[in-house]
Formats: sequence, C-alpha cells, structure tokens
Amino acid sequence: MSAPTTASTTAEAFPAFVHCLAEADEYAAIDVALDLLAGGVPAERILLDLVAPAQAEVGERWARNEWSVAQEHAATHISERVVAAVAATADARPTGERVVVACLDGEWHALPTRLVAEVLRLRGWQVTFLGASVPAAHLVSYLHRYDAHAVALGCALPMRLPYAHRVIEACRRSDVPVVVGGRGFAADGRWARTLGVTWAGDAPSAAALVADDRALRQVPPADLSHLADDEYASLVKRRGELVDSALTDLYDRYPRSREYTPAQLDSTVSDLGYIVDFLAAAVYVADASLFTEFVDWLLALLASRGVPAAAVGLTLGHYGQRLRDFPRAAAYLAAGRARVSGQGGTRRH
Ligand code: B12
Repeated sequence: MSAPTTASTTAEAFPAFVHCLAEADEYAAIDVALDLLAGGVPAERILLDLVAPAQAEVGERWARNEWSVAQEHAATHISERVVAAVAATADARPTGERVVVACLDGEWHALPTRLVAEVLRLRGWQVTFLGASVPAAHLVSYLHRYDAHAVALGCALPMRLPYAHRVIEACRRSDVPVVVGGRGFAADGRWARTLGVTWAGDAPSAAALVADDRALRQVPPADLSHLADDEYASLVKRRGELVDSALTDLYDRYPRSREYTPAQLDSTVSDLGYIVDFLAAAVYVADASLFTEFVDWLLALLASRGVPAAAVGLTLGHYGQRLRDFPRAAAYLAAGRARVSGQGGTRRH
C-alpha cells in the first residue's frame, strides 16, 4: 500500500495517483481521490483533472512500450473504480431530462465517455450510460423508447469516423439531438464539423451544450460532397486484398519479417489493417492530416518496439502502387511517406 498523500489540489495529488496506478494499488488510488473530495475539491475536478490526465499518461507509457497491455488494463480498471467511488459519494438526484451517453459500435474506450456521463449526472441530468460498442440499431431503438433529450456519442479512434457518421445519421432520424466528442474527432473537433455534427471538446462543454436547447439543435452543415466520387467505398471493398498483398510484399522486401513470432505476425497484420482503416477514414473526411497524424503515431509506436521506420515506408509505398487510381488515397499515402522519410526511413523501390 502506498502512503497517504497530503495533497490539497489535483495537481499535487497527480504524481501519487499515477504511482498508485503503476503499482496497481486500487485502495490507495481511491484514498487519493476521496481525500481530495474530503478536502473540498469538487467531484467534477477530480474526474477531469486527476483521472483523465492520469489515463492520458497511462496511454503515453503504453505507447512508449514502458508499460505492457496488462499494466495498462490494470491501471484503467483502477481508474474505473475511482470514478465509481467518486461518483457514489456525490448524491446528485437528477432534476433534468434523460441524456443517453454511449460509445459507437466497435469503440471500446468507454472510460472517456463515462467521465462525460458522470459530469452530466453531477450537473443534475438523468443519465443513462450504455457503455462501450453499442450497435447503431439498438441505440436508436433505445432512444425511441426512452424519449431522450439528447444523446452524447464518444469516439476515441479517428479510424472509426465513417461508422460514427452512420450512427449519428441514424440517431438524427429519431429526431434526438446529437453531441459528439472524444479524440476521434480531432483535438479541435474539425472532423465533427466535416460530418456536420455538434461537437464538445470536453465534459463541461458537453454539459453546457446539453443545457442549451438552441445550440443543441443548431446542426452545422456537413461538408461531404467529396464522397460522391466513391473512392471511400471502393477502398473499403479492397481492404482484405490490400492487407494480404502488403503482407506478401513485406515478406519479400523485409526478410526479417519472415521470422516473426505468431504474436508479432498478429500485430503486423493488425497494423497493416489499421493503415488501410486510417487511410479510408482520411478519405472519408477528405483530410490528409488524419492520415499523417496516424503515421507519426505509428512510427513512434513501432520505434519503441524496435521496428524500423523503413518497414512502414515499404507498406505505404506498396499501398501507393496499388491505389494509383485513387487520387485522394494516393496523395495521403505520399504525404505519409514524406513523414517516414523525415525520419530517414524510406527505401527506394
Ligand atoms: C484505456 C485505453 C484503452 C482501453 C479502454 C478501456 C476503457 N474502459 O475505456 C482498451 C484496452 C480497450 C483500449 C483499446 C485500444 N486502444 Co486505447 N487507450 C486507452 C487510453 C490509455 C486511455 C483512455 C482514456 O480513458 N482517456 C482519458 C480521457 C478522459 O481522455 P480524453 O479523450 O482526453 O477525454 C476528454 C475529451 O476527449 C472529451 N471526450 C472524450 N470522450 C467523449 C465523449 C463525448 C460524448 C464527449 C462530448 C466528449 C468526450 O472529454 C473528455 C474529458 O473532458 C488512451 C490514451 C489517451 N490519451 O486517452 C489509449 C488510446 C486512445 N488507445 C489507442 C489505441 C491505438 C487503442 C487500440 C487500437 C490498441 C490495440 N492495438 O488494440 C485499441 C482499440 C480498441 C477499440 N476498437 O476501441 C491510442 C489511439 C491512437 C490513435 N492514433 O488514434 C491511444 C491514444 C493510446 C496511445 N497513446 O497511443 N484502449
């Protein structure tokens, strides 16, 4: 067990809290949070200024390969326990209408969305939190059944944006106002603007929006005329073939990959698929930066796991060859390759 802290602010408590997560000490982590609460720090601040940034730190440590997936899972579980403990002490009886909060189909990052749900609850809304990966059809019938005032949808991964759009459209058809949020819509929410949906950058902004009926119903116009060219749909159809051919190409050009363990092979296949998924999402919102930000992230992630940037360069080159007739995808792949060569990792072929 860690020693109790004497912190009176979330900033002071942060190092001790992250230490508790690192040591998988859930009781001490809960104590840190409840001590702050007892010292007068509002529950909302503990959720947003202690738990949220600690989770971001967990993500950084996982990405740098300092923490295993198991350590990340343990830390996230403890954060979930802390959120429950803090929420349980605040006996807020709802006075507002019902707000449904959910993650999109295939989206497993429930904790960020849960933080938003708890903040709405603390502010008096009657919140129904549906958790991770809710299928669109089930979500919509739920909205109908419970006559929701609004639905808040979380998306943490930009590659899920095309699916997010489908869910948003389905919710709209049920005439329930939609607010979206999460890192999947970009730090400044620009991909939410492209999809034509109301976006909140954080939980307090989401709460302010939900309380403002006019703002909630002021839906920004979508900017998706580029989808008429069918490039996105054709790219998605070719996903399987692209991944298979990229794997064969990798074996040929990067012989070390033939000695991969089954686990390494598994994550390579996942990464080859993620490249296509992020590319498709970039094509969907017609924004190269979605893809180049992903390439930067992938290069850093693989570097910390001993995979050279050249391997990514090879695959981007391969996809570029196969997708010569896809103008936006080809341009984004070229931009991605420029990021790789910026790191000295492109081979001529
Ligand atoms: C925990 C975690 C997981 C857990 C989630 C468990 C759970 N119960 O939530 C698990 C293990 C399932 C997971 C899986 C994956 N993860 Co993960 N994960 C994280 C981690 C470490 C923490 C998430 C978190 O709680 N963040 C804390 C919140 C509070 O952060 P926040 O986004 O800033 O939230 C604020 C705003 O964005 C906004 N907001 C957030 N959601 C919403 C929703 C609404 C409606 C609104 C209005 C606002 C809003 O308000 C919040 C508070 O003010 C993040 C790192 C990170 N920086 O977030 C990675 C991270 C998001 N994951 C990542 C990845 C890659 C994955 C996987 C693909 C890994 C893999 N290879 O399998 C899978 C994908 C699974 C899937 N299909 O969803 C990457 C994404 C990178 C990228 N380029 O997009 C990250 C950034 C890690 C990293 N540093 O690389 N992950």
